[in-house]
Amino acid sequence: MARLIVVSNRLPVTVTVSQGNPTVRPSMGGLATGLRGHFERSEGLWVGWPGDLSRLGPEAREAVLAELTQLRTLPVELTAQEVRSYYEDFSNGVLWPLFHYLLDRVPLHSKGWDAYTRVNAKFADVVVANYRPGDMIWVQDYQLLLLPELLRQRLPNARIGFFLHIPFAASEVFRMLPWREQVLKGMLGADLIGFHTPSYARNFASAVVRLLGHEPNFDEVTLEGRTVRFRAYPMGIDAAAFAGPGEPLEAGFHLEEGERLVLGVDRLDYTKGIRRRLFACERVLQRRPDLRGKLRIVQIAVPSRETVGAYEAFRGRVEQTVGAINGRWSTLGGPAIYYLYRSFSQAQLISLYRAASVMLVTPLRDGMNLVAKEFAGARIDGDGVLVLSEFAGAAEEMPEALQVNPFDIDGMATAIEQGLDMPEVERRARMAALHARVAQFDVHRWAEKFLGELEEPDGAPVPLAPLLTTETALAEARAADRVVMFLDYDGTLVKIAPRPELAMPDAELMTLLGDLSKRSDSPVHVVSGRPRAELERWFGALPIGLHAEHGMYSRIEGDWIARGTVPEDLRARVKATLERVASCTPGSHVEVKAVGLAWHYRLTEPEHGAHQARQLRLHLREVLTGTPLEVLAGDKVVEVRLRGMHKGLVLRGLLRPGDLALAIGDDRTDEDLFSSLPEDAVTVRVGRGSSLARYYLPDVAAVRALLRALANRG
Ligand code: ADQ
Repeated sequence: MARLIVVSNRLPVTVTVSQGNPTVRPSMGGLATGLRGHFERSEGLWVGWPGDLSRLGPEAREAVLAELTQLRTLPVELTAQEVRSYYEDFSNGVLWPLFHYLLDRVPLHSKGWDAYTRVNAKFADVVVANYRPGDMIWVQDYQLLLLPELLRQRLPNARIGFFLHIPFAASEVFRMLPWREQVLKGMLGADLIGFHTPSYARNFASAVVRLLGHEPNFDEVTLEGRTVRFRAYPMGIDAAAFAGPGEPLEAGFHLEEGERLVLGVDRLDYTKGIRRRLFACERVLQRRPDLRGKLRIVQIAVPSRETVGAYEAFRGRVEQTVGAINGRWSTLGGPAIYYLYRSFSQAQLISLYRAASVMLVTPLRDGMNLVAKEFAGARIDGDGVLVLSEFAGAAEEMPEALQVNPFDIDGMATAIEQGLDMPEVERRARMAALHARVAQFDVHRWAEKFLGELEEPDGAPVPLAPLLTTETALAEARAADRVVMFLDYDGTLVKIAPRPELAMPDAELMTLLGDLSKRSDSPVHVVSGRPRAELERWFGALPIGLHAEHGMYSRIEGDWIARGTVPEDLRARVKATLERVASCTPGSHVEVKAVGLAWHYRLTEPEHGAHQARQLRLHLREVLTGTPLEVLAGDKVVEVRLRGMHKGLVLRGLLRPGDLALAIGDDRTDEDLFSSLPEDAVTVRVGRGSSLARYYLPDVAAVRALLRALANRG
């Protein structure tokens, strides 16, 4: 079993100081419970912020650090300023409201990004310093979105997982974030990215294609030769604990005969929908005189993020709402709403959950919401009604709850009434299903599933080729009689342009090819998917080999030769198909070559373009079966060419014993060339990525620099 390194904003410990003596206690959250098994068995490490230790004297501090080491927790200490900027301003001030779709809470001037990047780097330092090859790293949540990529840069072979506990917003909303690309790239440093629900995973995929242009394939995306998987792992609770014994509630708490408990339990957070929920309860009192005096409405709110301004103000508004409603509906017999601003132990919560007739979990937006699951998990008696917001991640797994729109106060009031009026048979039928599911998919299963899939990826990772240095290339060249060069054009000799006609050869390239072609020991061949006419127009005057339309045509000396012909009627039909797709995909166009046809979609709205390309490929593959044409997926292009044509065909007769072949290319069509060359050829992919090539070069500039060195070699 691989050792597990968990990284979360907070360490799962609480440091308290009484009379100058510090104590460190493990704090039991759902995450720590779920991970405990793997953490203990693998003798894992946990990296995170231990809270503020600055007020400890030197001795107390030593004692705390020693205890943390004992618990195998590694503290990332943060200054007060860092906590303010990274945690309060950016994580909770900007990311939290945006990811929860509460756009009016995103500040006018977003603060804290710089600190956010710095603190993520600080976490990376601690992880890297303690990492051992073979470890699995699991990064948690929105405070550390940049960490996977920071780790990937320094630990290229590490297994890195990431889990987001909050929603991943629809890309329409996510892309409002000024640092959206950095955030996506940060997450994509992981091998496996987990979300609570399939819809968050879909939102993520959509952001990746729209903002970064990488097209995901089902639930994974390949970048720079690495495959990143993103999937839903709905988090569960410690079901066994919630099915266990509760604890007597405070003295004096008991429900009168005929009195029913309507319960809400939340962190005091503006995402939880507390005020709208209270208004819905008031609406019930208004509409149902028969229920007045018979409901015990209890709202428990755990203090949370009290140092963040928005939370302080929000608390004020909640308390004002409670006061206003109580002013109208309380009697001398008791308040309409019992509002308790404090934390309860797990055992007390269990007793409360069991006493409730109706549980109200109505967040405006929630990644998952574990309170809903805890309620169902606690109901071993099989009774109780859950009213659940359809905007909580938990809703996707809890269809038997009474689902409500938390923005619709009347609708919520109706659901509360329905819950109170529901016949026992129906209550039990619904709860049986809810309870069974919560018991089965618990937090242990969640952690095991994620870690299992992180530990054993579906396929072995493809090792990446090393960089081709000028020294290596020159040494190989000097050892050979001649260097025969096979150079792709787009993406290799010139940068990819928005439209093919914009990628013209420039003066530097012409001089470079001219200089190379003057050497009798360096024959040059340009091997491209471009049509003959273009290559002829650009390079016709140079004494170099030209190969057009992926090997369909070659001009080595003198005239062009063709390697096949294509039935015109079939070609006309394909052309009509491509033109039809182009007409309904703004920004795309059809390129007509002598034989081949290509539909380019680089300038389309990325998601629509990728979707159309997928549809088109499927359609063409089907209709072209058994014909002399085949379909080829390129970089933002779908091509149709003569079946069996490929760049490797151009090689015949061009290499002599003692020659060194040098082939450079950037896309899938160049792989045919690489695979057709002798084993000792120097094959080079432009850009990192999985390839048959022995080496890589980062970009067009590096290719040109290499060719320049070869042209000048002595
Ligand atoms: P939270 O926003 O904190 O978590 P939630 O999932 O409901 O929301 O978890 C709250 C936890 O706090 C529960 O375990 C609950 O028992 C406890 N709690 C709530 N009120 C309490 C009280 N009065 N006293 C004591 N304990 C109380 C974030 C995301 C969620 C996601 C979780 C886990 O916002 O959407 O479900 O992480 O991924």
